Amino acid sequence: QDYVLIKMEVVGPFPGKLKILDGRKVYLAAATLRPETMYGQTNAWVLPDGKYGAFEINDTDVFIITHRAALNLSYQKLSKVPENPTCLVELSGHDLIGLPLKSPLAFNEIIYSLPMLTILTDKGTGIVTSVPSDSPDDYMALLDLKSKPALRAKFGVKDEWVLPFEVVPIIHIPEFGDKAAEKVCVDLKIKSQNDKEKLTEAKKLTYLKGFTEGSMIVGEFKGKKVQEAKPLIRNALLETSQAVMYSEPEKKVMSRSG
Ligand code: ZZB
Repeated sequence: QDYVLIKMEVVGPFPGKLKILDGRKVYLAAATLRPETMYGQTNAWVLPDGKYGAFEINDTDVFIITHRAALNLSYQKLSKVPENPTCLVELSGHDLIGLPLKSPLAFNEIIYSLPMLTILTDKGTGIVTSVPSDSPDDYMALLDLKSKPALRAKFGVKDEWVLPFEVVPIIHIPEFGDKAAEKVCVDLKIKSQNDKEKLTEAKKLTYLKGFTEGSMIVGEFKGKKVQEAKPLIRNALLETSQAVMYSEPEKKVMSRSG
């Protein structure tokens, strides 16, 4: 699987355990298959109990990602020392909640990193960027935080990191309108971010229709089909060093016959 890693820049001054990164360019690096949706970012997601590290990617950049992703990147020419990730500080998801971020193409100038409970640590970088207009998982996780003050309190999430952020319409899909994820979640009567089976179905639907029938209603490629805009936006992000490519090695699957 080829992901685009979006460099979400952490805005200083750095708090707590991140202080020792002072003076460096520090990014949460989010793995995405949908670079054309970056206009609609409202936050980043981290797994509260997830283990992350701050890794030296080259002489200037530091990526906050899982150790597993750092190791994979080190075999893809994305580590200061070839094939040997160097970790400046070990971090947990809790250390990352509430970081202010500047993310490529996002209409929101500053967004915050927030807790999501369904992030997989064996996929991508363990950091996910949130686009609630076009991702059902993101829509439900943001709705959960907005509608449940107790959930915000549990993770120390401040109201101002969540409540001001609305769904940003960026892609039109004839059947689903301009906020496809919200429409599909309502239609399938999805209750929360933990409604896994329905969310898998919602994600399939939104992916498929978005790619085959969606068109951009914002940005440099406004009016173009998603299929055409996707590689153009991806290449623009790569050329301006706002993103890098990341290939996920195939997962080993045990066959029944051994
Ligand atoms: C932004 C985005 C916008 C995404 C969208 C999706 C959609 P897949 O197909 O299963 O590989 N993601 C990345 N890493 C993780 C992780 N560790 N745990 C949970 N989710 C993760 O899914 C790839 C997508 O899953 C990525 O693309 C990322 O969310 C998320 F409008 O980035 B995406 C209909 C989906 N729409």
